[in-house]
Amino acid sequence: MDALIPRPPARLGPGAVHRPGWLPKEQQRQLVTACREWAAGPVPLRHTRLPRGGVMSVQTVCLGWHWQPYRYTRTAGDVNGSRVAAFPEWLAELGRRALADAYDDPDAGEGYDPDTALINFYDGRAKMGMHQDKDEQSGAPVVSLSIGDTCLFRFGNTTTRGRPYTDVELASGDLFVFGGPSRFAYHGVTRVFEGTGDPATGLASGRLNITLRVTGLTD
Ligand code: MD3
Ligand code: FE
Repeated sequence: MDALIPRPPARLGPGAVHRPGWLPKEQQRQLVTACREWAAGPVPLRHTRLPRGGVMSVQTVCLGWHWQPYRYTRTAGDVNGSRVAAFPEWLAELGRRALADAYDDPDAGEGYDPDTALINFYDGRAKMGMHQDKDEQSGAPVVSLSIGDTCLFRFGNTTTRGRPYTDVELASGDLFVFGGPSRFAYHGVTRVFEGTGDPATGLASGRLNITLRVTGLTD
């Protein structure tokens, strides 16, 4: 759905750029198809287990490196022991284009070589609490792509989980890049607006978020 109310590109903090509607519908559809295949295995999409016995409401599958709280490994010891699917070069190229467009600098993506992707699926009840992503040994930007239902994303600060923060809606096709000091800002997803996605993406319900990252790890 095209926005009735325009959503202009916005800078939410140093290095944090939101580009509404960046990914064309056809590429959203292709990404949904790819995510469906990754969700099937070798490591299936599942609710990540937390160290204290809980599970996340979000369902996740990883590429390149497997993330579990709070480290990256090549194999998914907490799921089925399999090695995760490879991180495809076309996805790294999409990440470089994302950086160039987000920062309005054709060279901003040069040398960006993400080696892991976390694919998160949210049903209407899923949320993600405020957290920092600091299991990566690299300060390289995180590229985030959203598909499907709109969510309310909370972008915070680098020192506390609480205020000040900014709430922003992330809709299908939106790009968000978190680089520079914003790379280590607290952030979370407070709610998903069920039924707001366009089924033409191939996603009948729910929300997908794909983040591209540089782990800074070597085998
Ligand atoms: C800001 N995912 O997987 S994407 C996560 O929508 C995560 O699934 C959310 O937070 C989601 O860790 C938010 C936006 C995002 C991702 C990574 C960040 C924002 C970030 C890393 C640093 C700062
Ligand atoms: Fe995060």
